[in-house]
Amino acid sequence: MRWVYSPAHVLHDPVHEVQFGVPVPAYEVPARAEAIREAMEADDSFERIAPSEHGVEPILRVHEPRMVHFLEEAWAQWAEHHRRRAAGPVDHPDAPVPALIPDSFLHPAIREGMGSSPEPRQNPVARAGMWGFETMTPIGPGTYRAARAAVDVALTAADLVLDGQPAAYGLCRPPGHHAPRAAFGGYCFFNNAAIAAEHLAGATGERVAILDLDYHHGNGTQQIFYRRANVLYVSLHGDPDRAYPYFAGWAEETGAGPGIGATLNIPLPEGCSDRAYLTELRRGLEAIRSYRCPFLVVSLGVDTHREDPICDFALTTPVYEEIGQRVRGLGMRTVVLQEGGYHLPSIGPSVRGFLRGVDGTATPAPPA
Ligand code: OKP
Ligand code: ZN
Repeated sequence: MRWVYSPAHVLHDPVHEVQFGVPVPAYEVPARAEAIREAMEADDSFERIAPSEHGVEPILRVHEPRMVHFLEEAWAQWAEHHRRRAAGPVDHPDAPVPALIPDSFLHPAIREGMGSSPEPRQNPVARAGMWGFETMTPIGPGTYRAARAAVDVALTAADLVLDGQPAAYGLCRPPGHHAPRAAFGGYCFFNNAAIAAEHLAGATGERVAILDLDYHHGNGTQQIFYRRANVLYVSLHGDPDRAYPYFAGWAEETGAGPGIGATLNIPLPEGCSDRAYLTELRRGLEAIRSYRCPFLVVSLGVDTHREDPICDFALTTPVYEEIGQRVRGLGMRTVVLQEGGYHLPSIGPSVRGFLRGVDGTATPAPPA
């Protein structure tokens, strides 16, 4: 299988994220993608490809242009804002510029019954609070370039499949599935999977299915396609009653308007085992089969692993191969894109196992 990687992901290198008001070491770090790269490069059945530049247009087909524009200029505006404040009595003028993390958000209740507020333009903290939805997704000096590169990785993987490869993998970082049309958050800036799905649909006129296997519900992807009949969204994830992103992912959410029936959520309990997961996966794959379309985009998060530090499922490394084989059983043209996975020692083998399953090169089971 061919797979796509860009070294530009290292430009997004957050030090801290803010959880429950407290800075903690960032989880979504460059070492994640490097661990996966190393596992892939140790396996001869994979061939690494560099991404090609696709420009900003495919992003603008999915995301609010004002948000894209904000992300593009956020760092420069924040650095300037910070320098001006630091020139005061508090700080040294050339104190290092910390990452931009909003502290105040445009909660819908603030403007209830009053119409919308103008977009803030002067203060980068206000802008970040308008376009961001939480405090765990810092913007640093290279964040925009890394996020753009992740989209190029996704689109290049999609192009491989459009050009006739049965499957391809894009090692996207930062991830994307939490970003709705008009916001960033959940470690995500641009929704790589949604942009790739739109690219496949736009290039062929065919319908596309998305299978989201990350531990977290892909609220962004669901939102982008919620009213659309030509993109099916299927997700297995930690039940939002206990798990981030808390405000989407219930089984009762099945789409709206023309998209009714084109969203399927499968929320799962704490401690979910290999066996329970495979049983529930069957329902997801059935829905994709019934949808009858040629293309599949997989949002592959391996934070379902039992060792993952921020999640609570109990999957073991070998099951990812089995999951990949079952996805292969759909017989669809498949673009696999990286989402989460935070336990550095297991993410490489888990991702590689899944891809070997999809590719039909899985290690044969030991003789009984
Ligand atoms: C991104 B991806 C809440 C912890 C949640 C954010 C998780 C983002 C996951 N206290 N932190 O879906 O793996
Ligand atoms: Zn996740």
